[in-house]
Amino acid sequence: MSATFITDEDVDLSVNDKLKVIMDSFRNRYGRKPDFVSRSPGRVNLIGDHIDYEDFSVLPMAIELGVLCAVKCVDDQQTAVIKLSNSDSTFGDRTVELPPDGDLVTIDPAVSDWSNYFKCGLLVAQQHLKRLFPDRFSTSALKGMEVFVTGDVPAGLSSSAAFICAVALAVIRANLGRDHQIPKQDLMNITVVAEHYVGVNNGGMDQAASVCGETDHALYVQFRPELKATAFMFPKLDHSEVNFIVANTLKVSNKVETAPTHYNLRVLEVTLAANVLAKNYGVELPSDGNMKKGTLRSFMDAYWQKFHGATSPWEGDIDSGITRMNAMLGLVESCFGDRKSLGVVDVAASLGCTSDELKKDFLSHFPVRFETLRLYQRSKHVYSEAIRVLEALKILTAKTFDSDEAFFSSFGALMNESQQSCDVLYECSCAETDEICRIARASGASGSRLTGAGWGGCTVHLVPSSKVNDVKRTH
Ligand code: NG1
Ligand code: MG
Repeated sequence: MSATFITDEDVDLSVNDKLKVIMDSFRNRYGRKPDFVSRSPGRVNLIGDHIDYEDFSVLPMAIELGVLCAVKCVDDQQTAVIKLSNSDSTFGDRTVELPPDGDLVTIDPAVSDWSNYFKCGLLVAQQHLKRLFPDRFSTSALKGMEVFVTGDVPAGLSSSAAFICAVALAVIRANLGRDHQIPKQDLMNITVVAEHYVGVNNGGMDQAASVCGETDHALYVQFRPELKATAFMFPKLDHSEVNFIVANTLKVSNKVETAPTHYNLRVLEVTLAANVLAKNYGVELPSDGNMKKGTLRSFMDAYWQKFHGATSPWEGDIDSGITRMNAMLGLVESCFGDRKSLGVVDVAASLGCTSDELKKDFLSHFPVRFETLRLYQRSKHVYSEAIRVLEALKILTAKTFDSDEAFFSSFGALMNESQQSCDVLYECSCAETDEICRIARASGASGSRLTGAGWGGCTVHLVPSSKVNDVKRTH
């Protein structure tokens, strides 16, 4: 499962129900046939939540559910526009006017509308086209399009990333034609930042999984030294398949609306933690032109270089990564251990700046609202979760296991520890998630956890084949 095109030349429409439905819907809406359909899948994250934006590797998996965009390119209009329709009637028809003369599409993050997500995909595709063909796209508008969107990704399995990736793919195809194939690496590179334009300071896990996911594989996504996605097949066990069951809490957490007190606040807390650690241990954080001004990963690398002289990244040597992360947990303990909850004044004092400077440097880029900052808990979660991802990768790539049980109990334990950390340290679980995990474990799941941002959304459970029915029944 990954971002792809489907056209009626490629597949037998009569055997693909979803495709047939969207082709018919398109025809009903626009009175003609689309030129092509783009598709990108949702994802479930197996382990490694809230660490992608700190540049630590994660282990998601693309799912079969996805978003489809049927598209007709339109040249015959005075002003280029894009018409949008959605199979879900709560998302009404929209018309997006394309700026003339090759100006960039603008997005107002204060507006909460589904067309804003479309514009995110549109904008990153336009930036890509301008970089690739400056002569052609710096002065002329993008092609007009008629678009019909449909999807079956539930909230929490990254419908937004699936939509944005399908849109970016469609816009590039509409403007460059079918002979130009954008490499997956490029599509991943441009889509990972797309949601920043709606005001969410997110990492790139979801888009990477949507673009590069492969059937029956987990995807190991690294953000340093550069963005890279590697697919790993699940191990072949003696008696059981490796099953992941996804269960929806049905508790909806609106990412954009809750961002100031949830997602963006967590990003802020870990950013501040990285800066306080750097100040405390006399380490210079590299300035990479990133508004985030330092991550726990960049602190770790800078610290290691200063005190251990290691310049090479540890990627590829998992154990040395784990050693470094464990050392970071020790530093977190000594730096924040007795200061668990801080105010702006405390953090400013730790950074040696005024509260106003702190506000200007860190609080003004993305909307945030808070009473206290919990740098200890948040940074402890990030480093320990980053270790769990590497431990999970070790298990996934082990050639043999003493028994099936050895696989399930070790991978499952990491998932359970991750849930515990998300709940207690990162405070991104919720009562519904805790309850589903408790029931699933009692019915035979080896590991149960929230998946994605949390505060509701979906849960994921590792289950041996012999227990699949029991776990499904209790849901
Ligand atoms: P959700 O809200 O589940 O799509 C978000 C971020 C990810 C990652 C996870 C937490 C977006 C699009 N995705 O996922 O980058 O940070 O939370 O691990 O915001
Ligand atoms: Mg999302």
